Amino acid sequence: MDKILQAAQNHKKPESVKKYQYGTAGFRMNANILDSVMFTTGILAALRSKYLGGKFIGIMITASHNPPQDNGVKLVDPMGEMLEQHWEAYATTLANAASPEVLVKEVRELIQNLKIDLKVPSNVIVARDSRESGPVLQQAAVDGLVAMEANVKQFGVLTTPQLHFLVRNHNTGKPKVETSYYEYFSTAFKEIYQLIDGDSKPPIDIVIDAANGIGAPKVEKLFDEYLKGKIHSYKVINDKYTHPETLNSHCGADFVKTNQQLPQGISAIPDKLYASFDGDADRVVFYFVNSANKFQLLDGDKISTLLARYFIKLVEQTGLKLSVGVVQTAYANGSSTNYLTQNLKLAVECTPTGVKHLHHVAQKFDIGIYFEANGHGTVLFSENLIEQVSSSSDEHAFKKLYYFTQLINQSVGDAISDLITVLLIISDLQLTPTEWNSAYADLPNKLAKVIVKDRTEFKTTNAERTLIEPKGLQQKIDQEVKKVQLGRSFVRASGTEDAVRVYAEAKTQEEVIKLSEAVCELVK
Ligand code: NG1
Ligand code: ZN
Repeated sequence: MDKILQAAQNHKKPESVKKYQYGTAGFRMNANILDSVMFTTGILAALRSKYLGGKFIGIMITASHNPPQDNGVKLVDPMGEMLEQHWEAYATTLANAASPEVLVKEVRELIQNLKIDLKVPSNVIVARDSRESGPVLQQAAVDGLVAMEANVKQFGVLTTPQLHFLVRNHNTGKPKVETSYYEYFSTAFKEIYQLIDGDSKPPIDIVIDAANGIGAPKVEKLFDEYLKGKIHSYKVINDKYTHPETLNSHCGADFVKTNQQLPQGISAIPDKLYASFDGDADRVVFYFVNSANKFQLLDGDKISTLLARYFIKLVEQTGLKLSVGVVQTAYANGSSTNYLTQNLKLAVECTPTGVKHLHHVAQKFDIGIYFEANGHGTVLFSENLIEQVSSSSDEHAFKKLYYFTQLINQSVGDAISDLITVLLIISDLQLTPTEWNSAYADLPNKLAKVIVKDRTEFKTTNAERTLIEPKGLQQKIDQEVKKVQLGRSFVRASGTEDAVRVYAEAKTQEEVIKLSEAVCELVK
């Protein structure tokens, strides 16, 4: 404990901060006030590892799609999943310790309450995205780990999903170096590529906007060194990850989705496919311009419906009895839900925002497809499925399904893995972007943000679709919804920003604006 006390003198909580909160994306805020949080999160990671008998825990330093001056940190559990929920509260407690002495007291209490055996070694791996504040903040986390005498492995800059992947590999006896990521996914890619009928296979051609983030060098490495000759033509734009001041600025998945427009640096050729990653490459959205030069977004809902349609067909070809389900949040476009339930006759579940909720529900199915509309998601395959398709059957459908269980990152949504999955699927289905998009037409929608005095007053139920507090507000929203055709609207407090989000959807653009404005007025 002396070591913690001593090291903590250099990482004191700033008095200006009222309260730190470990939210859906860990701690995330302006990098200037994150030093002490990094230190305490390092301590917690070591404790978590000891608690789990020395399993490897991950620390990822990133603020994803946030502006360059922000940063953040989150912990990754042994199988590459998000930190277990109870421990989020412990992370918050340690981060808010007012002094080094209080911190030591809190650490002691945690050790006692959780019966942590300090003699168990702790193993932690650390990585960061390309932000300027990354190295200094990483050192603060390492100081916390060193004070706990943890074994630390620093991976430098990685995408968030790469760190998740490596944590899982460290705990499952798989290769433990960054290149194992490229080897693993490129092997699966090449196997499926070979299984797709050679004569009719359209060439793979993609432009990737990497948000000037860490996804740029990583996807280039995969394509240049591991998938040479398989991706026929590709280009990475907004690839200036060594200029962190440009990160997410007028580019990236969040910019494209929020503004429904092309990122900077693209003058689009009609019906050619483009993709955008976010700053840490755990989200991807696709888009194109149609023959009338109109921007068309292929967001997380379009990705999950494409995958659903594809996997249903593949399962049919195998003749196996496997359950397929899709998990969405309330932000999924109503048309996508209709398409899934009515056209594809699929089970669709709705969960609160945050991938950990979706991930959990997706585990119920043999093929559980989950995506947030913003492009964060993946597909989970059950042990039952893997067992059935890994038999030595020579049939293409079996083999394809088997290799898709490897091509799609099983620990977390991964822009690179999702990108190459989609590229193979549209190649196999021989779909142009226009054809992919034509499965259903999105209902016009609007996502607005309202700054309120206290967002914690907004409490929801029914997977965040119904407000229970402030009292009476939901009834007023319902009345506004009734005034427009195909109306839908819900209000919830953001988990990552100090604001309330208002989502609205309706049959026409005019009606959606009317509905959104009316609900925003009610919330203010
Ligand atoms: P909040 O701020 O709680 O709405 C946002 C995204 C989530 C998720 C998290 C984590 C929307 C509407 N919300 O959450 O989907 O990605 O950030 O990054 O896109
Ligand atoms: Zn991200």
